[in-house]
This record gives sequence, C-alpha cells and structure tokens, in this order.
Amino acid sequence: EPGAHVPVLVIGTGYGGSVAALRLAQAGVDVHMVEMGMAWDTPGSDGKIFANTTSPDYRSYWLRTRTKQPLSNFLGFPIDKDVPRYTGILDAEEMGGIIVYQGRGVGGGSLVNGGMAVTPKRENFGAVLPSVDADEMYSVYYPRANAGLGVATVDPTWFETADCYQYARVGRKHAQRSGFPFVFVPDVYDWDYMEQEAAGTVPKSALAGEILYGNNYGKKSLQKTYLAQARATGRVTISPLHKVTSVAPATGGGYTVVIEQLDTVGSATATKTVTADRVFFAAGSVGTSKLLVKLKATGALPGLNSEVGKGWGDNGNVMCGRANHLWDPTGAVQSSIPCSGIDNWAAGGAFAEVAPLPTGIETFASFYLSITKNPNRAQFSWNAATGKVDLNWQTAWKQPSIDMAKTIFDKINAKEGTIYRTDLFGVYKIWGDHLTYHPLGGAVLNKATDNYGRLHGHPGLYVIDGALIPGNTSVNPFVTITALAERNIEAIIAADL
Ligand code: FAE
Repeated sequence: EPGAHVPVLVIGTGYGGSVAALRLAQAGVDVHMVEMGMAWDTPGSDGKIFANTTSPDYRSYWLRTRTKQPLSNFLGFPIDKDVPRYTGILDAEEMGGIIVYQGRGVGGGSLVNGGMAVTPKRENFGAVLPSVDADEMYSVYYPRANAGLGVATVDPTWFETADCYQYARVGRKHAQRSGFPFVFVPDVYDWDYMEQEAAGTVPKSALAGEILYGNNYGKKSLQKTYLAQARATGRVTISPLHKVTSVAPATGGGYTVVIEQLDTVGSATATKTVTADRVFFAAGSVGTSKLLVKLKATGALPGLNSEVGKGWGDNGNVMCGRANHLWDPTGAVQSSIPCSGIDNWAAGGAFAEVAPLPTGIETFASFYLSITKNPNRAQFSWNAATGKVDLNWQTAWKQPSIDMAKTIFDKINAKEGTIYRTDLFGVYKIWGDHLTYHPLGGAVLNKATDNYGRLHGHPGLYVIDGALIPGNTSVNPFVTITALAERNIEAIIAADL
C-alpha cells in the first residue's frame, strides 16, 4: 500500500530475489517483492497460461507490436509477425550492439528459460568469481541451490530410445566422432513428466515445443520451487505489474522506494511510494544495472562507487546450425528441453549446448547454443539527453565467441562432410551473434559491492542477482546466480539483521 513501511523490499522475482525472499522469511523477516511483469497464474482464452513457441501471441513479448524471435528466419524466410502490445513474458531488449533476452513476470528468467541447470567445473570457478571461497561454494551453496531448484538429469537409458532426443543422439555421435567430450546437462524439468509426455499419458509441454514463452506443465520454474516455499511462510507478498523507478535515502532512516503500477499495455496507472529499511536489487543484470547507474547519475544514491555499471558480459553466447546429411535426421518432434552438451572449454573456450529446433517437421539440422570465454566487457552509462541508460557493447565483440565456437563446429563439419546452416538468422548468415540469453555483471561482487553484495556507500542496500557476476560463468548461469545468492543471504542474515 502507498505510504507503507516494510522491513525488506526486494526488486524483482527471479533467482536472486526468490532466494533472498525465502531465506529472509524463514529467518522471521517480512518481505515485499515488487515485479514489473505479470503474475502468470491465469489461463488465457485457450485454457493455457503460456503461448506455444510455434504460435507466438499477445502473451509472448514484453511491450512489442512485432515478435523478435531469436531465430528470425527459416529457409531464408523471415518468421516474425505482428502481435498486440502487451506486458508479455519475453523481453527482447535492444541495447545498441546486442539484443538481451529476459523473462518478465513472477519467476523472472525461470519462466522463459530452458531450465539447463549447470554447475561450473570446479577448476573454472576461480575465473567466474575470483573473490569467493570455492570450497564453501562446492560443499555448501551449490548443493543447496541444486536442491532448492530441483535439478536432475535425464535417465540415460530412456535417452537412448526416446524419439524426442534423436537430435541429441545425432549431436553426440558427431561430437564423439570428432573427439570432443559429450556430457549430459542437468535440468529443472520434471523428467518423469517428460517420459509420460512421450508415452502420451499427460498433456505435453516439452514435447509440444514449449520454451521461450513459458512452459505450461513440466518445468519447475521458480513459481513451483523457491517462490512456492517463500509464499508458504506467510511472510512474503508479491506485487506484479509494479515497476521500481527510484530508491533514495529516506529522512529518518531506510529508503524511499518509488513504484509505478502498470497496466497490460505498459502505461503507468499509479505511482506509489513506500519506505523500506533494506532494499535488495534483484532486477536481473540489466535491470539492476540500469537502476543503479540512473540513481547514481541523478543524485538519488550519490554514495554508489564508480564500479557501478561496469563489468558486463554476455556469457559469450553465440548460436549456429549445421546441415546434416539425409541419413542423419534429427527428428520431427524434438524435446524443447536440451539435455546434453559438447565440452571444449579447456582446449577451445567453448561449451556448446546441443539445442532443439522444435519446428514440428524434420529439418535435418543440428542446432547449438555455445557459451564461450569471450573476454569483452561492456559498461552501462547514463545518457542525460535521452534520460536512458546505454550499454556500449559492440556487435564486433562477438568475434572471439565465433572463433571459439568454430573450434568445435569447423572440426565436426570437416569430419562429417557437412556445412553450416545459413538460413536461421537472416539470408546467408551463419552465426547468431546479435543476442544473449545470459546477461551478467554491471554491479560486480567485491567491486560495486562488498564480498557479499552490500552496495558501497549506502548501508541497507544490496545486490543479489546476476549483476554480481563479472560477465561469464563458463556454463549456463542460473545455478551460479542461485548459489551465490544462497551464500550472500546467509552472511547478510547472520550479520545485518
Ligand atoms: P531475472 O531472472 O532476470 O529476474 C529479474 C526480475 O526482475 C524479472 O522478473 C524482471 O521483470 C524484474 N524487474 C526488472 N526490473 C524491474 C524493476 N525496475 N521493477 C520491478 N521488477 C523489475 O534475474 N540460464 C540457465 O542457467 N539455463 C538455461 O537453460 C537458460 N536458458 C535461458 C533461455 C532464455 C530464453 C533466457 C532469456 C534466459 C536463459 N537463461 C538460462 C538465463 C537465466 O534465465 C538468467 O541468467 C536468470 O534468470 C537471471 O537471474 P536473475 O535473478 O539475475
């Protein structure tokens, strides 16, 4: 309620925000969460909460009048289409040199992502979070995060015969014939449910191609894990369609938080002001960075240091497809949940997910999302002329990612006598180098904050999301975001509350 006072306000309901809310509530603290996206708890006229990937509709995009599909073309033809402007689930945020895809709604990125839940290899952790004690992470916080998220791996016996993983078995064959290690990738999807989908005994979601715009059945999004537990404490309330626009010190202590209530076309219908003793920034790497950079530049939070906005990376994301021979079909029905990868991190700086291309028809294509050791880092800055925050990422900065991904796919193509697909991202364009699914950094741990996420200069303000991680996790990021949040909130509860 406007004018209210809350002990803790959390901005955003993704991984970092959900961990903070649950652990604070369990410690006896009342928490209010503010989320700019929708609640995603009510079915549309088709009886489903979420739209299918093959037929995007008003629910699919955040305030766009035309879809912005990551794979923009098929057989060379553009596949984007007009949709009504709506506070939909996937934000394709254009930040100059890169499109940053993000989830919008209660559950954040967990609503739209592939659920791939990967713990980095221990030997790579020092480069991911140099100031964090690896022993503690691998003995306490990674296990805690994996348990809280419900992480599991496909049954390897079922995998061998499941039609929906034909594409992954082809991916394995090609990887192994070129001498690359092939690994199963854990996921938060309910694997028993997927087996029942394949058997035809339950409504389908992974096997109906659902991904990107939400998953109606089998995926354990945060709504089913951390947020369900948080709500069950009775101490956590959530305001969807509310967007935080300002945080500033309040006279008499705490912080004044300004919040806009949105309607479903994105217009502000009310502005509310509340006071909070403590505020956790969990708006995601881009959301948190944009807020902090603006608040520092406009004088609302003058104590923030000059590290705010720095150290942003794209986790080295780059996509590509390969055209297989006619004797290597990848399957007409492909599970939208990837379950495997090709690990060439140590030798070539690339970890490639064997990804689905769930078109519903046989495409003879293998498709990959590579995570690479791209060294480039960008910075957010306040643009006083436009009143917006800019990011200085350059399209050409993806070249190291392409080179690293090629250490895998040039070799496979040479071995198999195959070529890259050129029809998925435009007309004759091999590399999906215009986007990221994995924004990281902008309020880096031990730089913009102390070693536990306390923002320098303003006691009672914390960062607890992907903004803390300096640009790369060597694998998909949300397990690391969750584990770091578990570590930090434990220390904060013990020392600050
Ligand atoms: P995030 O989950 O983005 O949550 C931030 C929340 O804050 C969002 O709900 C926002 O709407 C909300 N918000 C932002 N600004 C405001 C504001 N001013 N006021 C109120 N609310 C606000 O942050 N990662 C994996 O590990 N495995 C995968 O398989 C995977 N697949 C992906 C696929 C797609 C298509 C996408 C987009 C991402 C994928 N990711 C994957 C990345 C993963 O979802 C992402 O790293 C995490 O969601 C980031 O977690 P945070 O807590 O940082």
